[in-house]
Amino acid sequence: MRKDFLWGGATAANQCEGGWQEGGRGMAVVDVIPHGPDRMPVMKGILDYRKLPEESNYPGREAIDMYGHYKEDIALFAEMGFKCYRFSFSWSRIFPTGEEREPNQAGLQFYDDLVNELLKYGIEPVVTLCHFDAPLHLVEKYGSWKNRKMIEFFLKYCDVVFRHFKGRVRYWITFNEINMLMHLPFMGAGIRFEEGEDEQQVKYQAAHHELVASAMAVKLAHEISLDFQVGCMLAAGSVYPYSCNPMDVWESMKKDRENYFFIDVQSRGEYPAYAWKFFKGQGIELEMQNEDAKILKENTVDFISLSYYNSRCVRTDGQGEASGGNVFASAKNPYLECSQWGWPIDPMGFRITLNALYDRYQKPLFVVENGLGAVDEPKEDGTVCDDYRIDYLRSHIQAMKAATEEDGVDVIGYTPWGCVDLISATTGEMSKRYGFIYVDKNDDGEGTLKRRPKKSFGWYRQVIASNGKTL
Ligand code: BGP
Repeated sequence: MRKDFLWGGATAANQCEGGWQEGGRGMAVVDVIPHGPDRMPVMKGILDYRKLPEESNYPGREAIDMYGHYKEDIALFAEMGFKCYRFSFSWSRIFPTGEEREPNQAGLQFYDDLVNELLKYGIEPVVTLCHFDAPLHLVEKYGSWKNRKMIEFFLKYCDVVFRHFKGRVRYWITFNEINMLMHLPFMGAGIRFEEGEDEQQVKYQAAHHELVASAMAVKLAHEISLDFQVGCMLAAGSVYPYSCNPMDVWESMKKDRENYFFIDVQSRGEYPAYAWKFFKGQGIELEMQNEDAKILKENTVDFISLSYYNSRCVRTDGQGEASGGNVFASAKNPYLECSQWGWPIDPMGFRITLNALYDRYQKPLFVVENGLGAVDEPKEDGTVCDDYRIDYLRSHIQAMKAATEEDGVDVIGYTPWGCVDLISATTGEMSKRYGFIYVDKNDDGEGTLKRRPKKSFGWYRQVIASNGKTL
C-alpha cells in the first residue's frame, strides 16, 4: 500500500447528523423519508411524502445526533488512528432553502468546528457535497434536478464552501452514488414523478443537470485552489453473467454500462456512443445547452470514488431466484454467501471491480464505502464481539491489497461505511449496523445514544497502524 494511504471511515449527514432544526437548518429530502413500508415508494419518487400518515417515524431527523456528539465521535476516530474521515455537508444547513443569497452562518460554523476538530488530530477531511439530501424547498419549488436551475443553486453552495474551507479541506466528492438517481430518484436527487411523466426521460434529463453541475463544480474548485482534488462517486459492483451463454454476457455488459454511464461522462468528459444509441432507441431527448459539451470535456474529475458492497449477477433464461444487494436487481449467485439482509458477500468481486474501473479510467480510485450491515448483540457488560464484521473487512482489504500490489491498481484510500453506527439508507433501520463504534439506539428511536467501541475497533486500529499488514 502507498505510504500515504488514506485509511479512515465514512458517514453522511443525512444518516448520522440529526439536529434537523438546529442552527437554522432548512429541511432536506431525508427529513421526509419515513421508516417502514412507505420508505421505498417515497425513495423511488412514486409516493408523495405529503400523503403520509401524521404519526410516521422519520429516523433521519435525529439519527445518532452527531450534531451534538461530533467531538466524542472524532476523538474515537482519532483513537483508531484515522488518517482521513469522509462525511458530507448538509446543503440545507448552509443554504436552508437553497435560494438564499448568503449562507447561514450557524451552519458554516458547525462545519468549521467539525473540520477544525478533525485537523486537531491530523485527520484529513474528505467532504461529499451532496449525499442524498437535496434541500426540500428546491424540490417543492423547482422539481429539484429535473430543473436546470438546480445547477446555479448547487454552484452557489460550492462556491461558498470551496472558498471557506480552502486550505483546510482538500478532497471533495460532488454527488454520492450519482447512479442511485436511476434507482431511488427521490432519495438520490429529490425527484418525484408526476402523473403521465416519462420516468426514463425525467431521470436522464436530471442526470444531465447533475453531470453538468458536477463538471462546473470541478472547474470552480480548480479555479479556487490548485490543491483541490475533486472526485465523482459510483455505487460500484461488477455485474457477472450467470453463465457463459453469450446472451448472459451481453446482458451483464449492458447492466454495467447503466452505471458506468455516469462515470464515463465525469471521467472521460463526454457521453459514450452507447448512451446516444440508447437514448435514441428509448425515445429520450435531452435538452442540452451549447456550452455543455465543452464544460463536460474540459472538467473531468481528479479521482474516482466508489462504494462496493457486493457484485451482481444476471441471467437471461428467466429462471432462478433474485438476490438482494444495494437496490440493484440481481440473480442469485450460487457461489456466494449472503449477509443478514441478503446482500451477497464477494471479496473477489471487489478485486474484479477495482480492476475493471482502473482499466476503464486509469485514474486514482478512492474506496469511500465498503462494509457489512449486521445485527450486533451487546453482551451483558455492553461489549460487542463482531467477528463477522472483522472477517468481512479483512477479506475485502485483502482483495484491495491484491488489486494494488499484484494488479497495479492505484487505490488512494479506504473508508469503511458507517464507521460509527448510523441509520440505514435503504431500510431506515438502526439495527443494520456497520460501525466500529456501537451507538445505543433501536429501530423505534429509543436509546441513550451512548457510544462504545466494538471488538472491530481495536482490530481496525492495528490494520491502520500497520498500513494494512496486520489483518
Ligand atoms: C450506500 C449509501 C450509503 C449507505 C450504504 C449502505 O448506497 O451511499 O448512504 O447507507 O449504501 O446501505 P444501507 O444503509 O442501506 O445498508
